Amino acid sequence: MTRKSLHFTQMLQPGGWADNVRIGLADGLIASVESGVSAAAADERHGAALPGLPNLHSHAFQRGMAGLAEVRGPSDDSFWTWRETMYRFVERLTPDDLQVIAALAYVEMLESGFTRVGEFHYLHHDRDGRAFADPAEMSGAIVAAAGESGIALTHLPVFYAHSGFGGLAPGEGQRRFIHDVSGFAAMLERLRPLLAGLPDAVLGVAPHSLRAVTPDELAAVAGLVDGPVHIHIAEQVKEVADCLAWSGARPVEWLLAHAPVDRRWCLVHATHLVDAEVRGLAASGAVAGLCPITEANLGDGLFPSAAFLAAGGVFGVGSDSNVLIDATEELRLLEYGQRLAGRARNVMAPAGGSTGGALWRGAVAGGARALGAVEGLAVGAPADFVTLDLAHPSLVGRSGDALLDGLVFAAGRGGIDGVWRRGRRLVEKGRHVERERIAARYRRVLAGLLG
Ligand code: NGQ
Ligand code: ZN
Repeated sequence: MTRKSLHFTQMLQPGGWADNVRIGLADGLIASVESGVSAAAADERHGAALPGLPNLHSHAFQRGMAGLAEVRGPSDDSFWTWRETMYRFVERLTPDDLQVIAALAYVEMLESGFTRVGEFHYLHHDRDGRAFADPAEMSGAIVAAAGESGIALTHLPVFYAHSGFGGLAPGEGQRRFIHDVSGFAAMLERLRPLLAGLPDAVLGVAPHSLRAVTPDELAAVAGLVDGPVHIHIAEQVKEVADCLAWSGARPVEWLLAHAPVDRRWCLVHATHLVDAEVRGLAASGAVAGLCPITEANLGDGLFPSAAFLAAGGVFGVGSDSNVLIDATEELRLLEYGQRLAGRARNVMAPAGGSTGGALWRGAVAGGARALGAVEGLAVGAPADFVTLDLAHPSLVGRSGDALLDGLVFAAGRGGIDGVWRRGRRLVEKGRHVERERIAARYRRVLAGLLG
């Protein structure tokens, strides 16, 4: 067992900020926490530490097409025309390409302050749509990328079977995604030993959306694991209209009435909600998985955050399409969307409270719930944390939640000094220790894919 101890001038713990905190680590897990104590001679010393942020929703491969869908087509561009571009990109990727792209995405996540990723993974089959000899071949590339980068992984293999409500046959562009329930269950069995070799890995499932699964498939898939269940829902108004035409109910309304939605569940986007759905989702204990950068990029709309928080709802954030990977920017845009739409300020904060503090704490708690992870820097949790550059002009002279306001609204990722996973410093001065190697390999692969 390797042991070490670290000392921080301040640390954000699950119960709030504490000063002069000393943590003891055993094999990368927090074994002890003391506050109000001075450093011992052998302690590593740092300034302020925060729990790393969970990234609850990623499609890692989409990092490879970042910025390549920003040219207007012949007709009006939309989420659906973007999806055609994405499907064309997907056609080319081999398992090795996926590992290379995902590894860079995970390096960038760590550099920006994310320490765990929920990988909503649906690219399962070979380029011609045929299953690989090993059904978990593509998942293996994700697991390898997480291992190389050091990020903690909640793997969410996606069940995908249909192209629209009512069990419509899948389209040609979806051929690499498709399973029946027994084939999907067989892939999960292959995945369990693979994930057992990755520290802190969690296995969940992701029925892709109500468009892509039937009610029977949804029930069967959610029953295959004890871990998290994630689903895309109510992201686009067309999806709401199609769901109403199919069932007479709106997507979130339908899900709350027909599935055992509880704290195991994460409803990704859940953008278009009426008041009863806001209250129902909040009461269920499920996490709203908000992806502000991608939702802006795809023209989805704005989640009703103020009403959801007032109803006691729990949220987390995700980088989704990975068009830009930046933890603080996800939080900033989450708040700024609400300010622009509501012509108000400090929307995500409780009365009298700090907005940066509410955003960081909220996304840590909701992200941990959604990803089946231990929340924050508590005994028994992996030592996954971010240290701040207290000399940064936007952080200087501040402590406690004022540091989080400075970080989220002013410094951005530039205020991050180090990022640590299982007590190992993976990011120093904003750069991942393996960035050069992983980025060089990414350049070669992308030149081939795009050339
Ligand atoms: C996805 N992404 O699975 O990558 C989706 C697009 C779909 C987002 N919804 C495909 N942001 O929803 O059909
Ligand atoms: Zn998504």
